[in-house]
Amino acid sequence: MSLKGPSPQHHEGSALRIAIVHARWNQTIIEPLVTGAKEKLLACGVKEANIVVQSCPGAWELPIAVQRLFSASQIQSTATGGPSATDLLASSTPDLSSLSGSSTSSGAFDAIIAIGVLIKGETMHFEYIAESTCQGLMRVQLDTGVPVVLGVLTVLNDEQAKARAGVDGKGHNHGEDWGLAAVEMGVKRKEWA
Ligand code: DLZ
Repeated sequence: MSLKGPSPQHHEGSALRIAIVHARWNQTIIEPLVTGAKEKLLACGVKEANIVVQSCPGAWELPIAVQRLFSASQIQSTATGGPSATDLLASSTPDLSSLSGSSTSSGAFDAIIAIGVLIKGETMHFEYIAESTCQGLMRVQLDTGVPVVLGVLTVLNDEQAKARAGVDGKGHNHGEDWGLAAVEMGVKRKEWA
């Protein structure tokens, strides 16, 4: 057994509603990560219609995007007629929303996966964005009580990014781990309510 990663547990996700919010920087790495996360959600029984995929420009925007998406889903679960969670982040710029399930599902999310890729070589302020994004995501999950899975890769170069997304058959797709973490925490959040 690998020493890396949590020891495996199986959790059944058919009662869960889960969002994936991804940044659009470094899209060639983002795409396999989102796909890996979604595949594990489906493998755990999460219904296609209960998986929502939305995007924001960069990792910096992930905390506010996650916070607004969760708030909108909560409002939607208690009232009708307001903007839907998916309308809220709707954008004319391309994202991976074709990977999401039916846009007709509604209800508060049980967990949200935030996915971004920060490559040190590409940004002078890598450390600032990385730290702020991680702290912001932690704050959102503690403030709202919804588990936010940290799907932010902070790497030194393209090769490391590819290896952590399982690109070109190398390394391991961390998106899969994030999908499993979202199901486990979504289930446990309900149990611990
Ligand atoms: C500006 C910037 C840079 C230089 N690098 C990245 C990156 O590697 N990954 C990423 O997700 N976003 C990057 N950004 C964009 C910021 O996250 C943010 O979108 C902009 O500064 C606008 O607020």
